[in-house]
Formats: sequence, structure tokens, C-alpha cells
Amino acid sequence: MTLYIGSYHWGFILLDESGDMQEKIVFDLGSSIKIVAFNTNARGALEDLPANIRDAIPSHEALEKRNEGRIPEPSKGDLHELLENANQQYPNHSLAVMPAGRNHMRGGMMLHPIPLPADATSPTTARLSASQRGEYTLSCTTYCGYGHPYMNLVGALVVK
Ligand SMILES: [Cu+2]
Repeated sequence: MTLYIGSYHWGFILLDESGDMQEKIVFDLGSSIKIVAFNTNARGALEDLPANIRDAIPSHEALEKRNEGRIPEPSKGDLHELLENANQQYPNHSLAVMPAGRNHMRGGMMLHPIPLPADATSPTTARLSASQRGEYTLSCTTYCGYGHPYMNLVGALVVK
């Protein structure tokens, strides 16, 4: 099974092979999963994706809308300005997969961080094996501006 994961300021989108957006994907214990990860700002990487996946990626405006209510309003400035600023100054993300509810510093990750630079010319591929039951969170471990601490998709992968 292949999963497509895209990063944006400040979150991840999770797409299955048919290009359907998912909040959560459930696997059987022992499954082997291929992850194709990309920065939604990396044009070169997007060109390398299958057409149905590329076409399913929301516009930058739609991705920005996802931040409303999920990312706390800053005490100074507004969210939109901070996002523009982050796009310029901190364009890169990374993807780690770790057990839900745990700090990544404590280990137990399913996937050590893979970089998702904005100037990547191709997506990054990784393999995971679902060797332990539980819920896993997608998380960015590269500082990417104001919303970085909220850049995670809690319990997005579930091994049953
Ligand atoms: Cu990030």
C-alpha cells in the first residue's frame, strides 16, 4: 500500500492511492507501507507525482483555510502575515511518524524525520512496517515559523 503525504504551513495532507483525502488510515499489523512525501510548495516534486495525486492537492488558499481554528491566533500580527513570512523565511518541513501522544524526543518512532525541502525536485520515498499496534502521529521536526508547534496530524496512521 502506498500513501501520499504532503506538507504545508502548517499541517499535512494524507492521500490514499486513489487520491482521496483521509484523516486517518488503518492498517493490519505486519503490513508494509510505502510513503511518498513531498512539500506542497516543491513544484519539481509535484510534477513527479501520479496525476491523480497531483490533482487532488488543495490550492494554497484552501490549505491556508485549514489553519483557521486549528492554529491559535497570534497575540501580535495576523495569521496570514505570519504564514507569508514563514513561506519566505522557513520554507522547509520534515516528516516524522511517532506514536501518538508521545514527544518525539522520547523515541519509539516508526519513521525518523525525512526532510521535505521546498526546492526538492522529487518526492521522498520511505518504507514503514506496521510492527506495533497503536496510533501514530505525523509531525514536522523542522522549525517552519509560527505554526510549527501545531504541525502534526494526531493519530493519522493506525495499526490494528
Ligand atoms: Cu513544518
